[in-house]
Amino acid sequence: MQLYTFWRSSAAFRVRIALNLKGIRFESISKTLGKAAHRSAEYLALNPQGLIPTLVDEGSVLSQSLAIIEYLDETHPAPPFLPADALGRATVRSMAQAIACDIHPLNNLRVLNYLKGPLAHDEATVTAWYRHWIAAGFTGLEELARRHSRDGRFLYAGELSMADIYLVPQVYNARRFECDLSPFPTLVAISAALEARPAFEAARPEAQPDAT
Ligand SMILES: N[C@@H](CCC(=O)N[C@@H](CS)C(=O)NCC(=O)O)C(=O)O
Repeated sequence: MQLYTFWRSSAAFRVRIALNLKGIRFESISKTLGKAAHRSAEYLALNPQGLIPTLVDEGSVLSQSLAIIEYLDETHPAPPFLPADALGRATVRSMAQAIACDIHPLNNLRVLNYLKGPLAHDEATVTAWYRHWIAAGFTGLEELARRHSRDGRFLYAGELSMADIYLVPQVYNARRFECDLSPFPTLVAISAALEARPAFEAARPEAQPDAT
């Protein structure tokens, strides 16, 4: 498999964790965000949305980290990313989507660039925007984690799931923007436990060959 990635892309970070957990070897092809390599005609031909990541599996092209991770889970069942029961699957998906659908899109590079460029907001305002949406999203997720994490090591029911794959990159981003994480002790503790695992450690941005 080939993964079109960028070291600091948190959506690519999710897919790197998933590939590592499944023990799938992959080739990383770096597309530098910020230098518009992800908007090149060549990359748009592969992924018309022009977003990172894209995964190519034996010539088939997949986009959207959520879809890619579910595809990897269906094609490589061990270890499972979703619980065996329908209620468990819905709960795990709701936690993953709280990050993927409600936090991440508001703080994506193109949104921040639009705030800074066409809307002419200064750096302090854009940082305040970033921190606001992290705090709003993490407030609900912290309560969900308190309810569902059995042991403080994983988000759901004492077992690794897709929700954990989403948590670690979002906590990484929050730290990068120096968000106050003190109101979210459950999320911070779970993320710390996950970060120590080899599959997460090998996927972290600074461990990537294109890290600068
Ligand atoms: N929902 C997409 C989000 C993909 C996405 O937005 N990726 C970011 C990097 S984390 C990106 O390519 N940003 C480029 C931009 O904002 O111009 C997914 O989960 O794959």
